[in-house]
Amino acid sequence: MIRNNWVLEEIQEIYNTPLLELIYRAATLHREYNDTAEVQVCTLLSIKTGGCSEDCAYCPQAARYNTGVNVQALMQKDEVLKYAQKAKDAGSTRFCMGAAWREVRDNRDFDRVLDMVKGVNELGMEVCCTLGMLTEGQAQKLAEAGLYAYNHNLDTSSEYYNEIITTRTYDDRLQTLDNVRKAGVTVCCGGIIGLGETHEDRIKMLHTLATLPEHPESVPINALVRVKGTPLENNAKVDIWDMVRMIATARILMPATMVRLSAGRTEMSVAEQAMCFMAGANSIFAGDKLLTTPNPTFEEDNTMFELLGLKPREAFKEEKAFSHTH
Ligand code: SAM
Ligand code: DTB
Ligand code: SF4
Repeated sequence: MIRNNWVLEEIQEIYNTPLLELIYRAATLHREYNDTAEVQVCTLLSIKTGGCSEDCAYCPQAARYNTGVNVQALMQKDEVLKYAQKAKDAGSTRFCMGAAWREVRDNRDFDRVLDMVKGVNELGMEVCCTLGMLTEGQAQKLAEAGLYAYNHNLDTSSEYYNEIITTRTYDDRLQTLDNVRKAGVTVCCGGIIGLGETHEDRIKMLHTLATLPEHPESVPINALVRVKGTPLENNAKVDIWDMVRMIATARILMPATMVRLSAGRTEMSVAEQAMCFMAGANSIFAGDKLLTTPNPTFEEDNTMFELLGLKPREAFKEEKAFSHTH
């Protein structure tokens, strides 16, 4: 049963379950709701890099920190489509384009992004974008261009948010998520651990996600990538068991959602990633770069998939299943 009425105490109790029991419960639900042999493979591309006006404390692309990221203007459509084709050939079924923008503006750059969305959709991939805040009208235009998903993370709890970002509010984030929903685009929304937040903050973030009117179709769980020059560069490395606990709790709260083992995989062994899949993760970012930081190569991931007996999930699976039964 999919529930949107979780109360904080229930989530606390799940999160604090002894680890092996928690993994077992999550794995059991995962089997009931999903094909556990399948992992969705998404590729990220930074279509506009760096020079961002925001002050997100974790982010290498904020203009105010010296992180060595080269600022790059919005890419050309043809170039983006080449990357998308390459990702498709390597087995990705979802292509996510990220821009270091605070928000979308109604200008020629946005028109170019709409063209990119059309192009990637025509390749038969699920298209996703993460472009910052959106109005309802902009979400509608993206939907008309064929956008399948929009990524917009809550990152942490509403209480801890101000410690990490001051240039926009939690409510701004929630408003964009609502605009995306209204446009009929699927929602991809999750967070980061390792920002210096407490367990309580993590539980509260999961509570917000699991009590949205509809669960996000995908929930990325990122481990902070500590980038030199950002205020969080000296944070402690995320403990693998914290990652596993977070993934397992997300899986129990939102059994039918894609839970993505997102940033941080280069610092995890295959055995550690296997624990995350066991605990209910069923999606990854593939390709040797996330937006600006390194990620395992396609070859390394293929080897891991073979070893663990995992296979990439096909594109538009939900829709295909729906059209067979209707
Ligand atoms: N500018 C847009 C925005 O902030 O919504 C889109 C791109 S932004 C880079 C997308 C997400 O990447 C952020 O919300 C954050 O969750 C994640 N992210 C950025 N830097 C990260 C880091 N160093 N480690 C882990 N996740 C990170
Ligand atoms: C998400 O939750 N993680 C991705 C994607 N959504 C856009 C981004 C991770 C970025 C890690 C830092 C970087 O490579 O710049
Ligand atoms: Fe800009 Fe997004 Fe990075 Fe924040 S997370 S600094 S909004 S690119």
